[in-house]
Amino acid sequence: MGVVIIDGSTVRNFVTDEEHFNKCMDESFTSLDLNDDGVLCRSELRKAFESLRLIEAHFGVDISTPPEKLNELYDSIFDKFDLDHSNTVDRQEFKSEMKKILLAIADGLGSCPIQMALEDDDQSNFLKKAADHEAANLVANQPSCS
Ligand SMILES: [Ca+2]
Repeated sequence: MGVVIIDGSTVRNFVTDEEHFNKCMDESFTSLDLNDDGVLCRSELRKAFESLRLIEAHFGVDISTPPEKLNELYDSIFDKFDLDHSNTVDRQEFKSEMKKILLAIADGLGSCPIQMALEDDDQSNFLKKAADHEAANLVANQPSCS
């Protein structure tokens, strides 16, 4: 358990360090591709968003959202990722959409630093970190920051 201070530039620097970013994305993609066919299907991507809690953090959905609404939301997220409408998400699509999401998170954070506590296993999971960053930003978004 540790505490880190981050702001928008923390996330932006992560995304713009292309070599590192691509490596992290490759690792994430590989772990998300449960059946190892080289692409993510709807349920694989959905699992990813469920476990990463990016939905709550980035798309502003609270936990009481009805299941049918959630299904619609996951469908719309999948469609965002699936740029060529192949009904699967490949590595390139995954990277480019994650980049957009993370940059949007970076914009949300701006220059207002936030302090956050990390569980030990968060350290290696940058996506969870990014999600937690965003979630914390919603809480930390107080008048002194605007
Ligand atoms: Ca797959």
